[in-house]
Amino acid sequence: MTQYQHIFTRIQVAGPPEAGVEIPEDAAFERKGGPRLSYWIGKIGNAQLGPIYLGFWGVTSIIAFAIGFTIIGLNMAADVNWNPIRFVRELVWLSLDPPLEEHGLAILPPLREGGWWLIAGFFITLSILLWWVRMYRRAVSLGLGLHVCWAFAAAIWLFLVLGFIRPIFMGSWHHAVPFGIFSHLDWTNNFSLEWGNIFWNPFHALSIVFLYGSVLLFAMHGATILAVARYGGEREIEQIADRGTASERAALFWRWTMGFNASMESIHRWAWWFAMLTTLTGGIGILITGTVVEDWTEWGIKHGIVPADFSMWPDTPDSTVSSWGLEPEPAVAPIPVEPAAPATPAEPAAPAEPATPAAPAAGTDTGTDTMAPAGENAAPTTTEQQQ
Ligand code: 07D
Ligand code: 07D
Repeated sequence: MTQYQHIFTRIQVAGPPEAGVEIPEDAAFERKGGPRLSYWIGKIGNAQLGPIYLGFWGVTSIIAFAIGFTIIGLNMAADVNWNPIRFVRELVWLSLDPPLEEHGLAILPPLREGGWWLIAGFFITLSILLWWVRMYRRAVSLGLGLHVCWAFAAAIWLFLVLGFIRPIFMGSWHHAVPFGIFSHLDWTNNFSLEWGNIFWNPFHALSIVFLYGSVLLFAMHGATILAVARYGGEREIEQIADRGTASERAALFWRWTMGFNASMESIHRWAWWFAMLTTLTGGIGILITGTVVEDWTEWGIKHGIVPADFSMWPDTPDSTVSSWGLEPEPAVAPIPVEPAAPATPAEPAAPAEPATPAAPAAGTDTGTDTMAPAGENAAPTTTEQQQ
């Protein structure tokens, strides 16, 4: 009989479906759906689909998500006059924006001036928190450690900072993120511009270190285990205690190539901590922006990170100027830096062709103000430059 040997065995596990551990008879909801075996699902994971555990926390989370999601969708549909074709065509530009600045932290501002955003945000946040409880409880009832739900909590920290904690410190929901595919990118860009270039925020830099580090670790670990799978290397847990040839070879490979190797156990702690720290440090960086630090460029100058005199830097390639032998674009009037820099005599400013009329200068308060109000936001509007 064919057997599951290791991840290079092309056969699929198609034994009797596994029911899993018993759950109490009086559980409010039973496990539902399946089990059934799917050949195609078996290509990317376990061929067995279901049953899924429906429990109070999971079901309420899904209901809350559905309510929040529907509110967002209906607002977007109203913005395109309930026209289904426009809805689909303009979906990525549609947005449900947070309350106008003047509504502060009002619990229920006028619905189409941010009220719907608050209601939708309440349900989406509730849904995420309920899902966290589900993860916690499923882990406990299966006798697992709580690593997954703590990692999820780290992501929820950043989510709460972005949409709940920081806006409270700032005194207005206006500072929160809009619900929309492109509008939330616009918000991210504007956030950096408004607070003087987030690159100079050391917590943003740390977050990037951990994000890139997570990618690197994931690639190294995934690749290493695949590479030693022929020796049974994917049986990682057993090999923490009993290394065996796969583990030894993997360790030797890294020791030879970089002088150090993680252990079969520690590599997972490395990965977990890097992932956790991406959003933990990120959340700190966002929370202190606008509350403790007003302008990251000024902060950088004060702390000797950013040169006070930008002219010490060579000109960086400008994407508006072609380096492929084509006629360069007409020069764009430089964006004034506070305090307004005098035009360099050597480079008289070309006939001042104003930047995009709507584009505000870097370092000025752009906030989410560039976000068109509901109903008029069906097209990308801003083309702003990072200083
Ligand atoms: C692959 C797991 C699957 C998850 C997916 C996301 C929704 C939202 C709802 C339209 C890796 C499902 C998406 C349910 C639909 C409505 C109302 C995870 C995987 C497929 N972003 N962001 C995206 C969210 C923030 C930024 C994509 C969420 C911050 C940039 C997707 C949040 C900032 C870019 C998305 C959030 C920021 C994106 C792909 C919450 C700073 C992109 C996400 C809850 C961190 C990329 C068009 C992905 C893109 C992208 C969702 C927050 C920046 C729509 C749910 C405010 C620069 N973000 N994002 O694959 O293509 O994640 O955007 O905080 O370039 Mg974002
Ligand atoms: C968003 C955690 C919340 C998500 C949750 C998931 C659902 C989906 C799904 C039903 C992602 C909920 C899920 C609801 C349900 C289904 C299918 C995690 C989230 C709870 N940046 N930047 C980061 C880089 C610039 C800016 C982090 C790089 C510019 C802002 C990261 C560059 C400007 C913020 C990062 C770069 C700018 C960030 C995000 C390069 C814009 C943040 C980490 C190379 C012009 C966020 C401190 C993360 C942050 C953030 C990377 C550039 C703005 C490391 C590589 C200069 C405003 N940036 N960035 O894991 O934490 O997010 O900053 O240029 O808020 Mg940045």
